[in-house]
Amino acid sequence: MAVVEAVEAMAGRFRGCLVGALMGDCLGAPFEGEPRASPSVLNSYFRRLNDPDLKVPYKQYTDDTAMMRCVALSLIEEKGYVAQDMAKRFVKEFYAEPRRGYGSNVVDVFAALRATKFRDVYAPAAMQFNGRGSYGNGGAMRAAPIALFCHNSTMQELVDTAKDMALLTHANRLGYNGTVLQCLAVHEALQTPKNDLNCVKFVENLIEKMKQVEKPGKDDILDEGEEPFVYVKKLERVLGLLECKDSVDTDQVEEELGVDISAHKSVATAIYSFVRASCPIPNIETENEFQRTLHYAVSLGGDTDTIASMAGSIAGAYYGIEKVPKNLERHCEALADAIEQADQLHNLVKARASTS
Ligand code: F2R
Ligand code: MG
Ligand code: MG
Repeated sequence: MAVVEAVEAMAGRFRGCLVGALMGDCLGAPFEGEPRASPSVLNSYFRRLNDPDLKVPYKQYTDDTAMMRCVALSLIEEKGYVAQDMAKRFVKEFYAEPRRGYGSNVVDVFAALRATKFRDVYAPAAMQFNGRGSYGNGGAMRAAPIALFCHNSTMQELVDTAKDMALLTHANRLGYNGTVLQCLAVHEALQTPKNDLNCVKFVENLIEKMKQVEKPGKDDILDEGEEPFVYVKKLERVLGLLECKDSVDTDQVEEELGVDISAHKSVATAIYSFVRASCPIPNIETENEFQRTLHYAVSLGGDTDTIASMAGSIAGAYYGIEKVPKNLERHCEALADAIEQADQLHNLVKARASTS
């Protein structure tokens, strides 16, 4: 019974997670690939959006949310991970709305899946980049619903599900291990009691888990000279940056963690955005930690929609929907869908908890 009650209490954090992901994508998208926005531009951007009288069109979501919605809906309808169903949803979604800003190579996977009638749903991704697979952050950017669905699962189930979901499009070790790390970060945020965030401990816990995940297995293909513990090393850099506190500037984050569309140069950056923004940051006006996470992630430049979306899902899972500014969320396309999907995932997890 205690397990059911504990899950019951998580409803606001499930909502926070999917709404946070959506907001990072919608609010970060206008800056993706643009020169890094100045502190004054970003402060006035967030100030303006927070004005309750502001009436402007929705900020549209991009591929990040389009694919995350497929992951969530597939888990909900199938009550678990079913590779064929998820792959079909990705393809249907892409051909219905191809102009959501997809990665330039992942679209070949969708075409091949369709052309081969989904015979082997993992084959097209495995053939990307001459058989090396994609290391883009497209697996990680859509991973949050897996962490919610696996809230009460074993770590192995969570890791295996995240990896299999990533493999539908991202067969490179860096691509699927980045997905696993993003999933573990959301899961860790959900498990961390509110008002009890110890940033160093949060990152150290992820390091311990990634040491297991990145230990090369028999199926892992490493290029000659490739470093096997890429994410462990990135997370150790996050710890180093945390020690330097406010002396860390955006150039240093870009240099040490990266801000681009590859998973190994964006997932740790999103995690750093979450932990760094738990305390005030020079030049960022807001006192709301959730908003500060999105603002800081966008301020780093580069792949702003995706880094803000991943950071937003971690922050939302920790702070919960109560911390999400209502004036900001209302600017995001399909907000009601994110809330509904979060509730449906929460109901699924609750139902499983009551029968186990
Ligand atoms: N595509 C974009 N942004 C650019 C255009 C947006 C513009 N505003 C618009 O509206 O059109 N963003 C989205 O893409 C990222 C996720 O990409 P995903 O799903 O991982 O795609 P893909 O194609 O698999 O990988 C992306 C690129 O990474 C490089 N790459 C990956 N693996 C590689 C490998 N093994 N060797 C060499 N290069 C590799 C390639 O350049 C891929 O094209 C998110 O940012 C999302 O928001
Ligand atoms: Mg995008
Ligand atoms: Mg992006």
